[in-house]
Amino acid sequence: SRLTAVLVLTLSFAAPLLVAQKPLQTLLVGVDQRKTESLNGDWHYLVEQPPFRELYDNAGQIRDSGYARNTHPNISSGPHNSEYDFATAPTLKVPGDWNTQEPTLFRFEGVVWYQRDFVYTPKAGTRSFLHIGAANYRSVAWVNGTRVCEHEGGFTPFDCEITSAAHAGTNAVVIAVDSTRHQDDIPSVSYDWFNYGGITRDVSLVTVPEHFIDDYDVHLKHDATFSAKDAHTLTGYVHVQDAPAGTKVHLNIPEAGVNTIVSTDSQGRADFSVDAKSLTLWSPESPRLYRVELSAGQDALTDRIGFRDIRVDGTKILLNGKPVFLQGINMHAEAPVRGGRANTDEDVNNIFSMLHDLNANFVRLCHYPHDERMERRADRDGIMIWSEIPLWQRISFDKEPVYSKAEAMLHEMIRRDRNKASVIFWSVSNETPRNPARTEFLTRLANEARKTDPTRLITSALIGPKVDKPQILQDDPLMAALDVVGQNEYIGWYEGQAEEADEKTWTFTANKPIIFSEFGAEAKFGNHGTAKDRWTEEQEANVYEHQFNMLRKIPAVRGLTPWVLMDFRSTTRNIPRLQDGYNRKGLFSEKMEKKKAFYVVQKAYKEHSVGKP
Ligand code: GCB
Repeated sequence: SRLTAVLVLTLSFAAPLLVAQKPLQTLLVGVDQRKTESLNGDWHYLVEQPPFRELYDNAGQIRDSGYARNTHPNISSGPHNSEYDFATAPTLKVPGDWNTQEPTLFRFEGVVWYQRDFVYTPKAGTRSFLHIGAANYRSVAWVNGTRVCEHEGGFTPFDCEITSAAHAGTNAVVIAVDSTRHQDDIPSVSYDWFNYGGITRDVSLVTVPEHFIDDYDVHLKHDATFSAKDAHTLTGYVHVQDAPAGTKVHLNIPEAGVNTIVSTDSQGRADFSVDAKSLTLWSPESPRLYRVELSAGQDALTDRIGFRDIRVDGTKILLNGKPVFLQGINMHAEAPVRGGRANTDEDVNNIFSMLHDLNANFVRLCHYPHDERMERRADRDGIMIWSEIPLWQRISFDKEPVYSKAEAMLHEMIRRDRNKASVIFWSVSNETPRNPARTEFLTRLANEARKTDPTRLITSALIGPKVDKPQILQDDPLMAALDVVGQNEYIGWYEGQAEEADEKTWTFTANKPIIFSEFGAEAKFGNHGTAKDRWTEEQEANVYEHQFNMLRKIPAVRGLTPWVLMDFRSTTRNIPRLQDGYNRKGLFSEKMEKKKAFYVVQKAYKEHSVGKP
C-alpha cells in the first residue's frame, strides 16, 4: 500500500539506534596471561553496502535473521533461500584492519561481516568466552546463530559468553563490525587519524571454571603522603565472578614474601591489604615486576605486576616520592613500516626501538587505548604511559547517552590496564572546545576516573588560548578537575613563526604540573631546504629548537610529548607529494626513517636540557 511505501521510505534512512551503552558485562582482565585458544587467522568475510539492512532493521535495531544465520544458498536444487555464503567467501586476517588488507576496502567505512568455524569441546563445570581485543567501531557476535554480545568502542576489549550457544564439535562464529561514523559516537565524525575498520586485535577462546577471576587490582597502597620506608603495603581486590560469598581467594607474591588468603563478599569481591616482606619499587631505572599468583576455587592466574607510587606535589610530579621529568612523545597505534593498526610483537618492538633511540621515558598513546602489548612492554622496559579515551575535539557534550558511552570507555580502559605500573596518567580528552557543557561533562568524567582509580593522575590535553600575544594566559576552568594539565600548541606551524616561541611567556592559573602534550610541524622525509621552508626537515627541526627555548623557561613544565613519533595515516591529509594521506609531523617517517627533528629531540633528552627533575 501507499502508506507502507511511505513508511519504508522514511524508515529506511534511519541510522542505527544510538542508545546508551549497556552497563559493563564481563570483561576478563589479564586474558593475555591465561592459557587460551587463539582464533586469530583467516576469517571469511562479506562486505555489506549501505544501508546495511543485513545488520540493522528499519528501526535501526540489530537483526539476527540476516547474514548472522550463516546459512548456505541452494546452488543446485531446492527453493531459493539466500544470496550469500561465508563458506566460499574470501578471507581476511584477524587481527587486522580491513583497509590495508584488501585494496577495494582501503577507504571503506561500513559493515564487514566475519565468519569462521572453531572446534569446541564442552567441559563440565566450565564457561567459555570469546575475547576480542578490539574491533572498530560497533560489533555484534553470534555463535551458531545465537547473538552472544554487542560492543561499542573501537579500542577496548570485550568478552562474549558462548557456553550455552556452543556445542561439541564444529561451531560457527559470525562477527559484524561496523566502522560507520556517527555524530554521537566517541570519537565523533571528524578526527585526524585513519578510520581502520575491522577486528583489529587478537581474538581468543577462553575457558574458565564456573566461578572465575574476571577482575583484580594489586597495587602499592596509596596513602595521603608517600614515605619510601613505609612503602610496602599492597592493597586492592580480586573479583570472582558468580562466586558465593566466602569464596577463598589466594594471593601469592613469592618474591615479595606475600602469601595470604581472603574471602569474597556477597558481590564476589575480596579486598585485601597485606605487608610485603621486601619490595623494590618500579621505576624507569629499575622496572621491577613481581610474579603475582591469584587463585580462587578451580581458577588460577599468574600476572607480572610492578608497584610504584605516582602523585603530584604543587607543580611537581613525584614517582616514588622523587620528582620526575617526563621526556615523552606522542604515538598513534600505527604499525611501523607495514602500515595499518599496530597489533603484533613486531610492531611493539619497532615502536619501542624508536622510543629508546629517542631517550624517551614516557609516551602518550594517542588518542585511544592501544594494544595491550604496548603496556606489557612499557612495564618491562620502564617507559611511563599516558593512556587516553578517544574523546577528541568536538563530541556531543550535551547528551547524557554520550556521557554514558564516555564513561563506559573510561571504565574499560582502566579495567584492562590498572595493573600496569607503566600507566601513570588516565586522560579523559584531547582538545575540546571551551564551553560550560564540555567543562561539566569532562569534570564529571575526570571525577569518575579518580573514583575508579585513585592511585593514578588524571589529565587532559587542552588547546587554546590563542598564542598571538607574547604573554599567554591559560585559565581554562577544566584545569580544576585535573591533577596534571596537558597543553597543546603549534607555534611555528598552525600559528606564527617558530622564532616567536622564544619570546612567549606562559601563565597557568592552576598551580599544577604542566605537560606540553603537543607541538611540532610537518616535514616530508627527504624534503630539504632552509628553516623557513615549510614541509622541509630543516623547518621541522627549527620548530623544535625554538619550542625547547620556550619550554625550558616555564617552571611548571614537568614533561613534553612532541607531536608525533612517526608519520601516520589520516583521511584528512591530502596534499599530493607532501602528505599523500599521511600526517607528516613524525620525527620518523612511516617507514622509520629519521628526520632531522628526531636528532634535536634525541639530543635534548640525552642532555636533559629542557627539564630536569
Ligand atoms: C592536534 C590533535 C592531533 C592532530 C594534530 C595535528 O592538535 O590533537 O590529533 O593530529 O594536532 O597534526 O594537527
